[in-house]
Amino acid sequence: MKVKDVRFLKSVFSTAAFPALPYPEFAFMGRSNVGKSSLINMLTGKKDLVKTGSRPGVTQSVNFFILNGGITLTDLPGFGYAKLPASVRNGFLPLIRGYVENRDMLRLVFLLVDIRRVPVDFEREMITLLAERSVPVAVVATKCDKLTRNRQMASARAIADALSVGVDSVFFSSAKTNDGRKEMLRLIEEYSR
Ligand SMILES: Nc1nc2c(ncn2[C@@H]2O[C@H](COP(=O)(O)OP(=O)(O)O)[C@@H](O)[C@H]2O)c(=O)[nH]1
Ligand SMILES: [Mg+2]
Repeated sequence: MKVKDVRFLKSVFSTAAFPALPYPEFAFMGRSNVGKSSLINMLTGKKDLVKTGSRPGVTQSVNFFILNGGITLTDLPGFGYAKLPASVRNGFLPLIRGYVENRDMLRLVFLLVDIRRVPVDFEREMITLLAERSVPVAVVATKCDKLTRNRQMASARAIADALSVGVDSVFFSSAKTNDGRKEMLRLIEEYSR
């Protein structure tokens, strides 16, 4: 799939304010700082479509983007930034849950995991939530530029084991080298049909 055009639609802070959109929808989910915003920028080829990094944990809204006039992409609130108080850290879980439970056009969720970390309770909880709603999940090991090829493979296996998914369903991504871009765009195209 070629990216022809992408635009920011809106930021939403409550389930009630989610826009009704007729397009196949794809969400990016994962802990704060895992690289959600960077990945959306990388996939869409727009450097500054989504703000990244310097103030982790700031994305407390669901951000909606429209790709090629007919696909919705969403940047979900980051979960669990360690330096925030627990009340704030956990405060957007209901929004994530509300999102998964209310988006009828949701076709697939990209669940991002830092390639250097083995996922724990949050990621497992999300996998369970998505399975309950029969939403397909693609696990994405982000920042793969931080490891050598061999170590990438070992990490993918550890991540797959921790989430009880097949190692073949783990994608590698790097916002630095554009690794994974083709594969993920292909997946979006496939699940949009
Ligand atoms: N080396 C490397 N750094 C990355 C990559 N993706 C994101 N980062 C960095 O990780 C930090 C968090 O990224 P961001 O996209 O804001 O994460 P978010 O909180 O999940 O949206 C930023 O400093 C990014 O520059 C990547 O693929 N490789
Ligand atoms: Mg972000």
